Amino acid sequence: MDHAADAHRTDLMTITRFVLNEQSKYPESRGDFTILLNHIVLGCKFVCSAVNKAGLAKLIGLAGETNVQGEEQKKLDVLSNEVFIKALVSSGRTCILVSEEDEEATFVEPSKRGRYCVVFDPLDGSSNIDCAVSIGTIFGIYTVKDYHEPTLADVLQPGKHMLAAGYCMYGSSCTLVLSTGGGVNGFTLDPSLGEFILTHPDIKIPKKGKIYSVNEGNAKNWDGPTTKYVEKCKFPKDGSSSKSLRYIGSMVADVHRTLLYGGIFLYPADKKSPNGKLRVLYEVFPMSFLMEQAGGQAFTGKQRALDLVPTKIHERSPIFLGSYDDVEEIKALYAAEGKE
Ligand code: AFP
Repeated sequence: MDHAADAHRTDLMTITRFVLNEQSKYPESRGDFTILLNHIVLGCKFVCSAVNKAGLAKLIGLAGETNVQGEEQKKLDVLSNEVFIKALVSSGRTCILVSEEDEEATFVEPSKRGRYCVVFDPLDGSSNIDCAVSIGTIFGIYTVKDYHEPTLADVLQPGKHMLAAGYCMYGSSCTLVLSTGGGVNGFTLDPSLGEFILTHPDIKIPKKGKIYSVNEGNAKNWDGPTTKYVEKCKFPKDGSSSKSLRYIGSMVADVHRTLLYGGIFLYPADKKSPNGKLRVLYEVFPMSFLMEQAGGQAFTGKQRALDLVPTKIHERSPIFLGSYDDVEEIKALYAAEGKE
């Protein structure tokens, strides 16, 4: 064993160290946010380990199977939800939790309350689990006005009021991307240390990209601007090269690639789903927050995504997000349609 090399590894920038450094910039801070984030990180590690075993489900009894002790095992999305709810409640720093898995918001019991609200999708893209495609957890954090009397209004706020947002992608590596409002940073889980290490500091999305990402199977139901935009990606008339199409169908993976390589991710409205498919609070807002923090844009077809004021916790919205110039093009097409 190379002890010298191992010794060097202790000065790595772990996510805990990173957040503590950030915290030290605010002398009035009591460390509550750091504690909350540690609990989210714990949830991510737990889910990562469960996802890694998913392919062995039939052998070891995960996801709806019965294990060797004869106990009924939980579906991964149900398990992930329980993991995050328990982690967040036990942090003692949360008061309202909104999860994709639960119809109603969870109001934390008074003795365990803190001042944060967390909105999250514990395992987004879960229809991809059985074919081992990357999936992820998405989260956004708000502060409550008065934690003695939390109300739904505390989470039905525009995305621009979010304090922090992020996602954890369970893929070929486990990657956590986080913004607390001062840029975007990416951390990769080192399985040998059990720590997330800063591997992608200060992520900036390229100003213009070469990739578009959309479910083209819905094309016959799209509106005019989306149809025109995708046509332009494939058959540009200004002499530029066509864009490449990449679509995984797992938002975390599609957005992660868009953030790192540039381009645009679209989940537009269509005739069958006039509000699109993706949920405002725990898909559209956190990803839009990250995009803006990385220098990109996020647009709903009508307005800046982060200006949207949700009226229901599971509300949906169309979304176009990614490189600044690419989103600018789709905005121009919607503006032009408005004038017709
Ligand atoms: P699942 O969680 O049901 O797999 O849905 C994933 C998702 O919410 C999001 O992660 C994808 O971007 C989007 O749906 C894909 O939707 P389509 O299958 O309609 O393209």
